[in-house]
Amino acid sequence: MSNKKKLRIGIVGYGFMGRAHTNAYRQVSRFFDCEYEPVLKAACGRNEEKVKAFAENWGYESTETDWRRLVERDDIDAIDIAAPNNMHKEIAIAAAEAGKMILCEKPLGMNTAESKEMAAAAKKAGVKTLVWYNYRFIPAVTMAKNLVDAGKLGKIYHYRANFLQDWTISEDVPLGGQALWRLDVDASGSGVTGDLLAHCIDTAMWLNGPITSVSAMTETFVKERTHSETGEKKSVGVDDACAFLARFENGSLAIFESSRYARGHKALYTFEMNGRDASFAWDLHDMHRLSYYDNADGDLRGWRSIHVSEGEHPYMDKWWVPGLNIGYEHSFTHCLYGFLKSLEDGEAGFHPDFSDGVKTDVVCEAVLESAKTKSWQEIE
Ligand code: 4PW
Repeated sequence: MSNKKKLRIGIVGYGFMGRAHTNAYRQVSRFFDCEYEPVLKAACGRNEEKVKAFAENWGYESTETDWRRLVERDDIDAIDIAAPNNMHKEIAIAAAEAGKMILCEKPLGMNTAESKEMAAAAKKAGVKTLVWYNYRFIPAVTMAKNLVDAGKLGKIYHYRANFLQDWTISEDVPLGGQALWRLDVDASGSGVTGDLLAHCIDTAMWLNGPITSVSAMTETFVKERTHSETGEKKSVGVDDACAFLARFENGSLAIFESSRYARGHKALYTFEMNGRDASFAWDLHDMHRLSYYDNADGDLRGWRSIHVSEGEHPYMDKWWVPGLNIGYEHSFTHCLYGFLKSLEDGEAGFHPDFSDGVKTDVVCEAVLESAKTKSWQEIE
């Protein structure tokens, strides 16, 4: 047992995100210097057998089958919400009222009303919050942010982003249960907009500031699917694809696209930003690379392909020797590291927190409203 301060974690959910977050809890204090060390106190899920197997595999000390019990426990400091979207609000508000820190999966709420309620509850209770917008913390993406902050791009003209997948093309894919709750609007709130574009919007506003208006279109290609648990046919209420135009407060124009029907693409997240003086582009499938074009390079002008893996690059000195790649899972570890450091720094806030989560949900909601009403939506 180390003599670091302990951050005792209770997690709700043991699926894909439960594993991604828990991996970060296990790695962070081994690779990064922080005063705090996560302790895996309890895992919670409705299925006792499955939650026990998860806890045993990942090293949680105990299990619960009712999240209310977890939130009430006085041996837990922070509640991690890795459960479907329709559970975020109730758990977060109860956790805030119990004085626990909250680390919540994205999108923050099912809609803006929910996320605002969650943020207000956390603020009232004075508890620290985090939303797991993990892509900000990929070294090449953080490096892009550093280039923007250093003013390398000059005035920004364009932002464009895509998040493309193809896993729902078959009409036989059911909805409900495990990862398939993403297709059930009652559990998810929306389709690609909340699930995938939310990431693009979070990164975009972090890099390029607030979005002020949007004009969107959405489509649901498969209208009816069988519910995996009830066996009943259910009409599909989520957006299978969404594309939207946006204006940013800084005057730049943007185009965003997301689909789960882009055959051949499994998780293709790309973004590009064009400024007066320089541009960059990034692609999740080649996540260590930042393509960068600097107009000041004179007759050596050209797209540089920077392999973001050296000691000077964000986070990389904490891992292996220069040139060796890290992976998707490390983005969660870096996100958590930032959160733990913010606990040490006292007043210094961590981002993305619930207030950032609300801002992204506001844009997502405006996108869906725009598609519904076939009109531009202004965002305050
Ligand atoms: O949050 C997103 C998920 O719901 C992820 O970043 C990628 O798309 C991987 O799974 C889904």
